[in-house]
Amino acid sequence: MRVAEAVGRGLAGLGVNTVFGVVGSGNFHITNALVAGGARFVAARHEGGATVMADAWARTSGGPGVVTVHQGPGLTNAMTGIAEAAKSRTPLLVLAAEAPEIRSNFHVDVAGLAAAVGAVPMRVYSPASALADAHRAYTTALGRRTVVLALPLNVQAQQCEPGSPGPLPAAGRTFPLAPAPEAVSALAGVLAGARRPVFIAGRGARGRAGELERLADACGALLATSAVARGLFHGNPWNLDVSGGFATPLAAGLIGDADVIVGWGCSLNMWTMRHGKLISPQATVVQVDDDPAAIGAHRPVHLGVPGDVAETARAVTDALAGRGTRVEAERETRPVRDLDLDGGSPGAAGYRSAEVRARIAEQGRWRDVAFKDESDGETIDPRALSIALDDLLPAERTVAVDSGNFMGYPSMFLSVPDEAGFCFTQAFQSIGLGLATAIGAAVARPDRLAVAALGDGGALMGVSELETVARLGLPMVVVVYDDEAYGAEVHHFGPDGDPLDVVRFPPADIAAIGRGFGFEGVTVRDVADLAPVRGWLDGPRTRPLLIDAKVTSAHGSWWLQEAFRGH
Ligand SMILES: Cc1ncc(C[n+]2csc(CCOP(=O)(O)OP(=O)(O)O)c2C)c(N)n1
Repeated sequence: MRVAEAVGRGLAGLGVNTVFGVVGSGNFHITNALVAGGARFVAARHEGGATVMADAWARTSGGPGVVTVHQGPGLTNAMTGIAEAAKSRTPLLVLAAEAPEIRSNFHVDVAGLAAAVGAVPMRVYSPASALADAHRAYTTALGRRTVVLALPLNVQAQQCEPGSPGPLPAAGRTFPLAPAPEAVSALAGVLAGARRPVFIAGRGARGRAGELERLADACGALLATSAVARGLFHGNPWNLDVSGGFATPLAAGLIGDADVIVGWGCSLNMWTMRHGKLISPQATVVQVDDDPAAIGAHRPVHLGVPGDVAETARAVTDALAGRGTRVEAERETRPVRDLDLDGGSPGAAGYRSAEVRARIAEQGRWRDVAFKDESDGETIDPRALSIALDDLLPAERTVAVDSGNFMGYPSMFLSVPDEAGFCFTQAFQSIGLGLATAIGAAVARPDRLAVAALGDGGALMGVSELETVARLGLPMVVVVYDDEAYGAEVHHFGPDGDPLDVVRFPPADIAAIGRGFGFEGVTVRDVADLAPVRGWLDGPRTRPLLIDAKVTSAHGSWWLQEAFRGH
């Protein structure tokens, strides 16, 4: 058996059941071996798309993503997706064919490319070590790393040593990091003394809503998430939704008034905390993270707790229960900054008054915030569009969002059922990833309607994957917020009076482009134009739907200034 086949079959034996990719000569055999081993292969039309699909599949399914690419240009095409995955700590294994011959047209420095974008370079060294090399790469990826496994063509083609391709050992079991008892006491002390605590849950808290909600109940905390964890607290009456640039005025006000902010698996970075503006100078800031290096990486914290989010939340809930409900008066007098481990007691409502609850119910969503509808018959206000879509589309949905001026509208106006219902591939801030994101998420969760929300710029950059949607028969809704421009640049530079021709485009009939790829296509200039969407939803959904919404663009979106401050 050749190395390529042994590695492919070995990975399938480890449990790899879905592989994305674009196949060329260098990854043909390994891909076929994965398929022979039982994996489903999903062909993309561009390696950037394939990599983003695998990334989104991993985020949505919780399993490690796998993508396979041809040597040289196959890998360079994949680089933006690899950078996005690496910055997001997505468990992703990139099977990258490599042309080792220095004069080959296909030769590139595979390890150098991987390292340059924060991925882990690994290699299949020889027939003797091939399976161990593949196993190491796979288990490294499981540890929330993006691994680029170089598969040199000359090694792939060699025969494995007789008897060597035995089954690979399963990935070993590891236990989540328990917090130190002193750290648990310290955090319990802070929460016991808190009057207005807010929890902000990040990527590391995905899947841990239950533990965090129990602790929040015990100390009266309000709940919010970073953008990538959106949906985590869906349905909770104390949910403020996303903290940061996307936050509602109510959420921003309540977070800004917090006396204790606890980031759970959340870096509390400039996006989530509006460059620190959402943190009161008087607030005590705590960070809980199973990666000690993440604690304090973006801002100083008063208390850092290295530990798994769920383990820590459980332990602190128990510690608070042990404290009982005595000494309520202490909450009134004690400065919350004192990390007095013996003081304070839980049991009070904390931030949870009837008044706050009512305000969240009335103004907790962007669609509850009054606005003047600027639709003019020719173009539709993106807020009115998003609200109408939120009403039309089934609640069981997965929303994937591209980058651009428009991105806040679908991110904040389309509700999602839980954190798996929102896929936000924006760690690298690349445009053009949204469609592939929706495809990967749709493959992972075929029970939900995938909604790809794109700007016209991002849609046309990633356009080749429209064919993938149609070919796979995914019942997807693609919504294009079409302002016939790179709106982010228009609105950022427009006020300076700079010429904008380089970022403006003539009208494009994107609905017709969609129809060319096999979609049903609808052009929308008014809410009434959305009527065919109702028909499509009620029908068999055998063809995907593309909505080309010609949107108003008189001014930039509310979060754009904040975004440019982050450049
Ligand atoms: C790959 C890549 N190229 C360029 C940019 C710079 N950029 C940021 S937003 C944007 C405009 C996107 O336009 P569109 O998708 O139409 O969304 P809009 O801003 O108009 O809402 C551009 C070009 C980027 N982020 N990523």
